[in-house]
Amino acid sequence: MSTPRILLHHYESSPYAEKVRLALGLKDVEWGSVETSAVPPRPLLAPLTGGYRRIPVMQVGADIYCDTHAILPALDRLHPEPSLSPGLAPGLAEALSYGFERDIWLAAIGVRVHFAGDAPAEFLRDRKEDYLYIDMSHAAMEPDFPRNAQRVAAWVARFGRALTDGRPFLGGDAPGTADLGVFHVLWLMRDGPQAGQVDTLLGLTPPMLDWYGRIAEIGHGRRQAVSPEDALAAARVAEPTLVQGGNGVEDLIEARVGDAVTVTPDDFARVPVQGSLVAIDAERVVIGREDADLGALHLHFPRAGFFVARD
Ligand SMILES: N[C@@H](CCC(=O)N[C@@H](CS)C(=O)NCC(=O)O)C(=O)O
Repeated sequence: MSTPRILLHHYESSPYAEKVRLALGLKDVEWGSVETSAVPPRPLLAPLTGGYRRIPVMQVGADIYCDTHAILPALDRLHPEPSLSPGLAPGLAEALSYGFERDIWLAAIGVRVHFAGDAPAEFLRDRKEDYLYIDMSHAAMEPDFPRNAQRVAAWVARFGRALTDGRPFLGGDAPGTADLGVFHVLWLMRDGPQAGQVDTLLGLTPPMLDWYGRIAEIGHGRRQAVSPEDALAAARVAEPTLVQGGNGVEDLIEARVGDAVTVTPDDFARVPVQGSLVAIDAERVVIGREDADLGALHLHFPRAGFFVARD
């Protein structure tokens, strides 16, 4: 069987990966599922990402998309129909899910941990040292539970209000980026036997639960298992695609195409990725890396949530 063009590097329990799996389901595209471990090291993914350590990562040949806010817009460009932004303008849906995820992520983890208890010790250690920079054990998070619960409940109430006019999805008649961005955070808290307790705590209304069911039903589309070795082989034989636009001077950092730059997440897992600038505009940045084994790679990042600096 041939390797699908779109590959997703992910692990099952990752909520951000669930957001992308659902987007792939919505697009009904054929995609390759490259399973990686929930805790690094990820030796067969690292050569593609240049140090970026978060999950998920989407690969299309030698083009590597880091962060769901680079992945979803790229999917929309590759497979425009159905659009991921029905009802809401693309920028608005992106902005909503970005702001929501940023504000709620730690609080949502706190709510999950309150009900579901501790993850394995190795997972807790890794997340504290190299991802969240806080201790997400039950004991450490519990004092903040009342604060976390209120924050999450306030967001949930807003989305519940949006659905009271009977619309099936947040943007109207069809699902999109905003729905997926909200869904995966609820999935983080609800996935497991604690779902009922979470629903009660947050006051999830019947329209919200129906909405949740509709998103879950989208499913993951046409998924096929692909080995990490085959994913590396796909990068090795491919050339990065030409990037349209974004080759002017970026005023904020005075960087020009070809300059050595680093791109660093500004929230969690702040590992700088080095490369040479391929394209940049106000919303995205693409850097090129040369890997001794894989050849030329392009890494695509969103601007929001990342800091770009000239070396
Ligand atoms: N803003 C990022 C967040 C991604 C993220 O935080 N992913 C989590 C998994 S759901 C992660 O990378 N955790 C640490 C890890 O898996 O190494 C995105 O939209 O992709």
